[in-house]
Amino acid sequence: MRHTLPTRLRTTLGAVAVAAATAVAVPAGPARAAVDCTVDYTASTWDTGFSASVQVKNLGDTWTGYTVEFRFTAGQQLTSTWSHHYTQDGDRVTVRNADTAQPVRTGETLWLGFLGSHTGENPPPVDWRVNGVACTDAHQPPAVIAEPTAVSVPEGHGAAFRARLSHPPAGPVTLQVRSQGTGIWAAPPVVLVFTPTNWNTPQGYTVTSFPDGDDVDDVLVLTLSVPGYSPATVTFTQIDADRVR
Ligand SMILES: [Ca+2]
Repeated sequence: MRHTLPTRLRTTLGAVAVAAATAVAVPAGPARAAVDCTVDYTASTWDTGFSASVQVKNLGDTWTGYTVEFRFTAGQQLTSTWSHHYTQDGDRVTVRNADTAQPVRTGETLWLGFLGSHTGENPPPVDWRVNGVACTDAHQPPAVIAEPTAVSVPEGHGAAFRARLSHPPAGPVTLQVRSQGTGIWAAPPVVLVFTPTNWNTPQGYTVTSFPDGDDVDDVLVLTLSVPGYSPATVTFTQIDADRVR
């Protein structure tokens, strides 16, 4: 699809048209709980093993029963827990309350302790969830995540990146896109909105490098931000059709 750019953009070095202000309605999905837990994970590691202590604070409704899920990232294996049932499938671990467990009420903290083994690296697990709802990791500040962060774009073509959030927002938030660079670039009037339910689903965004009259590989840097989150940057580098290589 060919985009049409205003003449003034074509004649201004560094002009960038990104994300025209076309509002996109936030999907009206079923009411679901927002983030309702915070996880504080600590571990003591030795040669091939480790012990872990996890405090999971309930910020939502009472958990009469609970399933805590997380994912290892370095091949660790959970070998035993205190007072909980657990299963592990690949990197994914599921821990369930014992039959005798008491409910965890709003504001209360659930403690999980377990032993595990590792093969040299023992980074903290990620993707914490309780009863299927994502938790905020106390040790990881909220951030905008972009993939990839460096993109090559042949002159006259488009290229995409995907963005998501590391933590769920309290309500719908709009990704703010700031641009800086040289050349002629454009993006469709798409506004990326993240909600308490779709925050970790990557959303695609395509930037087009328009044909220009020079022989320079122009560069565009997009800064992606959401208030309260560390921003991400994506660098687009044009592969200029007129440059002798
Ligand atoms: Ca160029």
